Amino acid sequence: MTNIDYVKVFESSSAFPRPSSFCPSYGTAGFRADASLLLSTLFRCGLLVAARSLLLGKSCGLMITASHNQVSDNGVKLIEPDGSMLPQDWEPAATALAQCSTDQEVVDSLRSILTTGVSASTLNTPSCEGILSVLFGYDNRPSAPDLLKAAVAGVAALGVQHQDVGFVTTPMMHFVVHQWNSPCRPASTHEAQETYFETLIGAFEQLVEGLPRPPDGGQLLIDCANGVGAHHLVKVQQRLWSAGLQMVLFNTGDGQLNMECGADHVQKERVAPTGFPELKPYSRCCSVDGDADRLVYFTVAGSTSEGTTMLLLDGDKIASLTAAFIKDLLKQLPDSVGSDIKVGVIQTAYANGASTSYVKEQLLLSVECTPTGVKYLHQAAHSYDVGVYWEANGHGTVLFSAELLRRLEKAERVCSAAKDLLLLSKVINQTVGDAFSGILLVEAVLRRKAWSLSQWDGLYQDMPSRQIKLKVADRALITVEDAERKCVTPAGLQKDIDALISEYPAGSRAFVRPSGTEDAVRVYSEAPTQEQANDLACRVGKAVYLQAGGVGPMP
Ligand code: 16G
Ligand code: MG
Repeated sequence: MTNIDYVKVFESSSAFPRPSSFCPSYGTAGFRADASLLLSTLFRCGLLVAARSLLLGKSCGLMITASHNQVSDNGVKLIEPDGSMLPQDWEPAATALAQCSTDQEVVDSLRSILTTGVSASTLNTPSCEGILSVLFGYDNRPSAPDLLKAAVAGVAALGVQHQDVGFVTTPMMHFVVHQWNSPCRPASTHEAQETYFETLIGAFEQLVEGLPRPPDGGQLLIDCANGVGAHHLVKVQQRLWSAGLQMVLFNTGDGQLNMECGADHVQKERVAPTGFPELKPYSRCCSVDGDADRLVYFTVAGSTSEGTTMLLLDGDKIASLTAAFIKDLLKQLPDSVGSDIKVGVIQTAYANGASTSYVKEQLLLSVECTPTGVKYLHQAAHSYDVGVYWEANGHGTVLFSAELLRRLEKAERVCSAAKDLLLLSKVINQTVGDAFSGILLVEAVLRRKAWSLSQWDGLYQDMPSRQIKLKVADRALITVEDAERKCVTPAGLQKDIDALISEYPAGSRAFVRPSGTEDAVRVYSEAPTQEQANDLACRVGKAVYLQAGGVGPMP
């Protein structure tokens, strides 16, 4: 084990005291808060990610972003050497370190992480300092430079080197860290970024080679949320234009990050983002979030006297399209390659019931439901040969097992479906959900099927749904089970919810969960009509308010 200079850690820590009223905890996807509070958290995450790198003997990554949150917030996501997210058994240690009150507590907490290891499996892995470093990436928030300095100080306190990857999307960062630890490690992080674009775009070009441009000329209007995605999309616009995809970029940085734009806004509010022109019916549009790991498509369907109807093609629709396409390809494989391939679609309780029925009843694929958060879906997807996972909010990807990829590689020369599946596995960023990769995937599948947006939308019709959020004094009092579909505490709340649901037609449902990213409780409902869904959500919200100590206006 490396000799750690704990005196240096103590001294470095003293430059980054935790604000006394700030009690950070590792949320759904890392730490997130108002940026002015986060210097100590970033310093300590620097310590943690350096410790993790030393224990694993490999390079880990740290991404500074608060995704779709307002511009004054920031946050941090920690990345494993294989490009996945920090393992869940490290989350309590991350929280404990971030919450230490004194520099001595920071030293003690770090010492405990390094000497006992958080789990036995990480304890005995040899360190190999010198060849490992921590990789840093960040989005375009103005607070990033100061937070970066704090994180660099944390890594340096453990004597570990760092590489500044620069402005990147979160999924690019996951890909770069994965590349950095691969046997064919790139010469620089810049080269790793080029490999990212070459891998995804190269595979897209092959998938659509020789196919006619879509009837609308291949135009795709993209809302970049004034986030870091725009910075990279402009660089590949020309190349993709040659492959028949004309990306027209909006909200590229002239407005405020995520303000009335971005995937979260479009998905939750069901409106077109600010800055968009008046849309022609069924023109292809999509929206990514601030760090470009979420994607939703949208369009308008004709106009009525009340205005145009917005159509949202969310993560569930992307998952359904992808699963249908993959299933078709798998059917074309010879038995020797494709007879026993296990395919699963992983969703959360937020998945629209119509999408679940479509996957189960039309595609005849198995569906698994996990709690909210990419880390749960990603983990579940690993237990299939092809694990297709998406959250309704647009986070998702597909994982292909190493064994399946080996079989496909053997068959690709003689079987075009095997070749196509291999190309799909390259278009898709398998380290994490990726908006840019998602765009190439959707565009390739639509082109291969010669489908319009309206045909894609017609796969199934969404059940009317409603989401509301409310504030309670302590959202931790609300605990849930069964992949968040049942409320355990406060005692009696689930009984009330069940009684309310029973007043609505069969197929109606509702659930409640505490948010992992904001101080709020979320209520979701589905029912045969929009009025019923609204009404049910509102009544369940009232029950939560009364039983869990609501604060502010009652729903
Ligand atoms: C984060 C999660 C996302 C989840 C969302 C839920 C990642 C990379 N992102 O954005 O998966 O759907 O939080 O937010 O894990 P909530 O807990 O506030 O509803
Ligand atoms: Mg995001």
